[in-house]
Amino acid sequence: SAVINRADYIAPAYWIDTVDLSFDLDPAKTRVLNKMTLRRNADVPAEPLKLDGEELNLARVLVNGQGTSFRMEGEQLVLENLPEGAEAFELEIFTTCAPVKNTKLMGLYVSNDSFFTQCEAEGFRRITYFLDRPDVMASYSVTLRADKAKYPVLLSNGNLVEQGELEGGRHFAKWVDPHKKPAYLFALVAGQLVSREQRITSRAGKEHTLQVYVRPGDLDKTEHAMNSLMHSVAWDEARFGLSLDLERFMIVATSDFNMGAMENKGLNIFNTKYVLANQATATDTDYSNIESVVGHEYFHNWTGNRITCRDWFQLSLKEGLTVFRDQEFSQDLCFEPSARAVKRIEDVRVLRTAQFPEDAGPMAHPVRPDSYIEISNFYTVTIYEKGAEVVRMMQTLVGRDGFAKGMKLYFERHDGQAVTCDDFAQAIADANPASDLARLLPQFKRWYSQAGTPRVHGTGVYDAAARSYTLTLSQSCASTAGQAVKEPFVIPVGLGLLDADGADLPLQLAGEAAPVAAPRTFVLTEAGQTLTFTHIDAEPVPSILRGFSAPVVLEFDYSDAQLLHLLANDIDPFNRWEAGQRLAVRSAIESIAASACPAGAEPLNDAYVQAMRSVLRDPALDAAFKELVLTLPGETYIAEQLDVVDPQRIHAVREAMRAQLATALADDWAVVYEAHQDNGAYTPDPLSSGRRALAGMALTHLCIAATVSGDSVWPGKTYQRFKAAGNMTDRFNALAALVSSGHALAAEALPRFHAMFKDEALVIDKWFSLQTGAPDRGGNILPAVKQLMKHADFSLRNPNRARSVVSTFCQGNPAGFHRADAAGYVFWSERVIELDAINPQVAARLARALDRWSKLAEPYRSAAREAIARVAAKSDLSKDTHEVVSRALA
Ligand code: BAL
Ligand code: ZN
Repeated sequence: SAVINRADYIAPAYWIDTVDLSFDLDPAKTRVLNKMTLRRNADVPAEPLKLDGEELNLARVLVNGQGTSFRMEGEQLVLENLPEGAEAFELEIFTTCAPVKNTKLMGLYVSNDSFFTQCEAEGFRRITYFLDRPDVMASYSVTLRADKAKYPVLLSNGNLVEQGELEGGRHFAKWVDPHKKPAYLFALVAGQLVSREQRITSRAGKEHTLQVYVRPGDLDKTEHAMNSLMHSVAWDEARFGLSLDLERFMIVATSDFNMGAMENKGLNIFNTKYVLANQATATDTDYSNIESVVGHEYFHNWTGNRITCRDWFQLSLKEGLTVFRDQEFSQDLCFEPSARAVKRIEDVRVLRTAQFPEDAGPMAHPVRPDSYIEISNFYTVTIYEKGAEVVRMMQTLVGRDGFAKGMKLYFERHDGQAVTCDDFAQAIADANPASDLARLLPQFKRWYSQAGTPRVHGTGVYDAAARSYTLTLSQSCASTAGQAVKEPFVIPVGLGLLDADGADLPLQLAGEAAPVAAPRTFVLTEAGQTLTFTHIDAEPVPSILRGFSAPVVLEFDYSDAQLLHLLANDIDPFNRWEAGQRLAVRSAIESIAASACPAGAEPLNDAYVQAMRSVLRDPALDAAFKELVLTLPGETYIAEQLDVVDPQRIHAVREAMRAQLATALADDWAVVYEAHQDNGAYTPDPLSSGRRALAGMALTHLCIAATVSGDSVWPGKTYQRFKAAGNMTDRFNALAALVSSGHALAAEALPRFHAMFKDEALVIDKWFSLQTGAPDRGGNILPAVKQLMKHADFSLRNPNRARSVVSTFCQGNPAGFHRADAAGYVFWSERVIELDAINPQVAARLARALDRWSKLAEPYRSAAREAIARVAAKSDLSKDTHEVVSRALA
């Protein structure tokens, strides 16, 4: 397959100014008439017009109303004899396609008898021939025609300007988008849909209509999405002065969707998972995900749509920035500072469990990649989450107000354009000329060009005679494919020094006239740097990288006592949590190294258990934070800390740690559970969700302790709780406690849960993934997965369902998946191949389950490699899957 290189970018040979599309919608054969006006781009050498197309049937091509010659180059339509000169000309292309056969869910497809589109990144070419690249921005008008009874609702981008009846029971609607846009933001929807509607008035006094469209029957699950949308509109106005630029803003939900959601101009299309919620069917996590995804797609309206990407290598320009914006949005919606901290810890946990491994594996790529085979493979945690961290560091370096000024300049300069990551960074720096960012910009931009996670190594020396503390920080970054040597990064390091009482000391560097109140941020730019703090009366404990101020691994040889001190006292909640994680990882690694983990082993030391008890009992800490501190580092995170990974051993040790916390703290868990029962009305706010999360955690530990002791009281209570719960969070937590502890009552609760929610697809997804992600006991999960695939509700064609069974097992259940008999890998290779023929994007994501194969211990390592090679040997793989498996083997 062809490799596309960033360095080869050239502007298009033609511009497309207007696009007038007419659709006659029919599932088996949809007719598409595409009338465009084009003109030559005088800035580049003359070239034939090469239009992208995929799986289209071409019927007719007219230039200025006349038939013309054309040829095909692969799937591209090539036109050579076009009008000379700068005059605009009209090109008319008539094609047909078959939406009902479109299982890739890219382009125009059918889901539940309705039509939907997905065009990002390169789906528009599956609808009509086009210059399908983001730097070609055009004005669109769209006419949809369809059977009125089957497709009463006809939607596209922009404003509805005309609608009416047609012969034969058909009708039409004409939409005009007032904004120019790249083809990837085109959308249409047609079907039996109903909507919740809300009129709002912006700060600027303009009126807008907001709509959330769903299938009939789901309207009672749209209130939260609508509220989230209203909050998003208000937030972007308040924080960045960015107002809604459309009279009408629509969200439409579909249950067949490759991604989470899509920011099509004025017509966002969402996976139902990120729209539908009521307290009976959605958990607190669902509520909070909906809020951030609704925000994310709405914020794209400016960061992505008004200013878009010049080419797909700049994807993080819009994605990193928009993730940063949705993270800030969710934080700003928290009233309590502690809830903001909880959100930050959750975001960092995602980065470290998913992005750090990506950056260390065969798919490692810079935030602005240099090459790809299939762009769909680069919608990654690196582009999104690491990209967001890069934007966050910019904000740290210029301050919150400085960042808002930078955003303002970015829009002044580039509104309506397709630009690069460099343009963005330049605008933020230019708006803050006196900042560290402006001073260090070329070096800072290494975050865009260099892949890999930097490591910061710290050492501290206390000099009692000089009353000074010297902290030496050095940075390094391992080589990644094609980048043997890395230059130093610009790393903001949030820092504090704790005294023996746990209070922050004033920080005065040698040479400074007076102390500066902590916390402070220092900027590491060299391979090594030394900070000497004066007026320090006793050896302090350094709290480094506060708030996770940069996406790096921090190595510091803390003693257990120092970590316990930070866990008990640090004013920085992130580092307080981090100290607990470091202690737990340390115990886990020691136990993993010390050979087998016998039943009843106790990997955690008394001091750690006692510290956890103190956290649980601390009345000053809120529940959500306690839940995070008490959650042990995940198996994937522990694996990343090891050079050689034995997934079974990691699992055994982590399970032993869980059992130890369950048993040693049993009395506390019971108190915690009872103390966190809310009987009022359900609200998904951070404080109440935190209370439910901690109560759920208590229940799981009480069930684990009961399973160890053989006691039946708590499992019985849990089953009662499961039956009587007033909301999905409590019900699902109770069910999960039974499943996760392996108690026999799970076998009664699971079918009951299925029967209760048999018509709720998103709940059935949870039912599947709870079972396929459950702790493996003697290899029991793979047979269960195979059995679940025979269930009447299972389908590989629906991405959510396929992910809930196959991906949850292969990518979310290491001990179930990595079996010594290699049966997990065989299962994986079969499913990747099977899915690849249906939906390459879903297959390629699943293909990444073995990214880290080379770190595995034998016999896993060889068996995993063999399984990847088996997939790679398949001759007709999609570009998507081919790129993933060939990089894994490289
Ligand atoms: N642009 C693809 C979906 C998203 O990131 O919003
Ligand atoms: Zn996005």
